[in-house]
Amino acid sequence: MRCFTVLGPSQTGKSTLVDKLGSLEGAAKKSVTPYGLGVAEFSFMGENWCALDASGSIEALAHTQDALLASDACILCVSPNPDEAVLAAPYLRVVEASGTPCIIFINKIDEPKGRIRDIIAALQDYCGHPLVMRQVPIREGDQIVGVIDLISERAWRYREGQTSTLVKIPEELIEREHEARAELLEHLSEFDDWLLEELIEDHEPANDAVFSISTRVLRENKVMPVMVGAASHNNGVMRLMKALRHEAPPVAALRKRLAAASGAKETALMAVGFHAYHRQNVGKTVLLRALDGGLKQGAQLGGSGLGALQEPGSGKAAGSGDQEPGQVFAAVKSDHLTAPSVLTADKAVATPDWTTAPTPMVERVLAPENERDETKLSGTLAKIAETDQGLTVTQEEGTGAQLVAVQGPVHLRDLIRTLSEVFKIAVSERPPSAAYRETITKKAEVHYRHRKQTGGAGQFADVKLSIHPNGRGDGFTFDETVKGGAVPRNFIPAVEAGAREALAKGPLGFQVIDAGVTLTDGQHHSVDSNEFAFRAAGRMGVHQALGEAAPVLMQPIYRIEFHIPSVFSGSLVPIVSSFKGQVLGFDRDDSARGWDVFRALIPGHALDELSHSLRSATQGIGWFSREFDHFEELYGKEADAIVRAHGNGAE
Ligand SMILES: Nc1nc2c(ncn2[C@@H]2O[C@H](COP(=O)(O)OP(=O)(O)O)[C@@H](O)[C@H]2O)c(=O)[nH]1
Ligand SMILES: [Mg+2]
Repeated sequence: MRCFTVLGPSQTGKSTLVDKLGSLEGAAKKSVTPYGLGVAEFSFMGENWCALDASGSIEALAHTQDALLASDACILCVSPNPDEAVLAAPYLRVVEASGTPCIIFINKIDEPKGRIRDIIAALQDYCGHPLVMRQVPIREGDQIVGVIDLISERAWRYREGQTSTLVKIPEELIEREHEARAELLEHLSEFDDWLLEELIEDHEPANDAVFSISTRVLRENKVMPVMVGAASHNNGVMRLMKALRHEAPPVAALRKRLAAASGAKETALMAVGFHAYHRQNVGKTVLLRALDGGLKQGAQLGGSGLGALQEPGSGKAAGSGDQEPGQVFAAVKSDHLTAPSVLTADKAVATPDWTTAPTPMVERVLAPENERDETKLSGTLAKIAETDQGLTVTQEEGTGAQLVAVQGPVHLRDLIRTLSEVFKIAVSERPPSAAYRETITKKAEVHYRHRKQTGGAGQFADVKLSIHPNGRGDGFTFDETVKGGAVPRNFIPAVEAGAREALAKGPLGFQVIDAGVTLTDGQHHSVDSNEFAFRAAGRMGVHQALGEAAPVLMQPIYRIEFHIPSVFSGSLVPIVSSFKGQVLGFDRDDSARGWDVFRALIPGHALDELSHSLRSATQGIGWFSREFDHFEELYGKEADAIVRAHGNGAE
């Protein structure tokens, strides 16, 4: 079985295209997973095919990437509008990172928005591979009515809803065709010495030879051919499918790629897990692609026996005979498997680096509506995270509540729905509270006496303490300058322990950082003094001293790394300033053409809104990763409001 992914921005006609490709020879078997991955199994000219229809939501990019893990080739479906080329940038990025051979399909050319060359040029800004036009359009007025294939030099006229008819190349296009073909040959000759010589000697290479060169060049992932069509009118669909049939590499090439990325022995690789999800009453389903024949129920895969295998398109049990290499299955009751995964019989080996999910930008605290569901919720989130790489689960500082990081609002909504519908846990969500701290700004000295008479034995401890601000990042320090055993040695650690307890919650209601405590003097009593008493004295003494040492609120500042197509770079400075951030600088992104990396420091409380602002300023494409950098003082009304809301002022 051969397998390809159709990916690209939303509304470019991917699902329509998969539909039409799948029904060239009768009906496909189709299904859609809860994460929105469409799977269509069909046959074409005597071969079995599986098309993966990836979601066009940028929040589902991790799933789209994973589909490439199972794909011999991919089709990047794009709009005919040059202004929308930037929307394809994230997809070009993952395709190039993955090394998957790719054909670009400019769809909807029944509604042309510009010249094909302009679209290609606009896409080329985001693509390191040369984009090579494989067809020139035949126009009548402002309508595209057919295409000329530049390799076979044959012309086709579109017929509504049917396969095109072969026609003569229109006179007036002959020159244009020659020009475009020369350009195609020039691109190909960069990767073929024979062709290069032919061109230098002014020979016209035979079509067969050009065809096999272009096949090899696509299989070796040197160029991206560009084809055009209108999926909903069935125009260009047969051409595209034939190109895939001739030019997409066999599954053995995928196996080789994966072996190179994981360092595993090629022949040991048996399958990839490229998608997983949970369904009510069924449990976990993992979509697998066999890299070899012989995958069947009970066979050893990834260290354990395989559960039942189904056809993913129809959900029917897969036949029990020997399976063909490259076949796609849905595995149920194989809980040891996950996705993305690259599997030998014994284990899961390393998945390629490019399968790492985009950093989730939005953080939310989830709480069960019913308190009894607390443990169930944490277990379930861990389970879901196994099938959803775009999700990370941690715990909120302070409260210990479940803190999820998700790709965006749609992802969050889907997660909450899955929790409720599949796992029967109703949850509410709220933004996490930023992790505030406080520190002191001046020295203070106190004398504190802890004395209690309770029945027989009393308690007595007397301490003199001084407290002072430490340098930023120096944390808590404790010293003593006690002379003559005024506080006996063995009680000094108790004073320190008490001081630490006091710092856990300062006068404003937050943890106190960067403060130093010195025990200078004190008194003890031979009968009534003990560790407990000195600990209490340390705690109460420091508590009192903090109040006199001018405490100030500290807010967390994060180092943010934005990833955005360069065209949007100009919009970032105003965004950073609007959140009182500080721009650190920006560079070209060496790993993706047409992208910039932009660094800034941003206060923690702004990160939630920052993700909205970034998405709306970059047509949904930009993302950022965060890393805690330091704490910074915050004064005035803003600080007062935070203390009222989250600190000691809170009700
Ligand atoms: N005019 C035109 N519309 C198309 C074409 N292909 C798809 N569409 C329409 O574009 C819309 C989005 O298509 P869909 O396949 O759902 O896009 P997806 O989001 O990429 O899967 C639908 O209304 C389709 O009918 C096409 O070639 N020409
Ligand atoms: Mg779709």
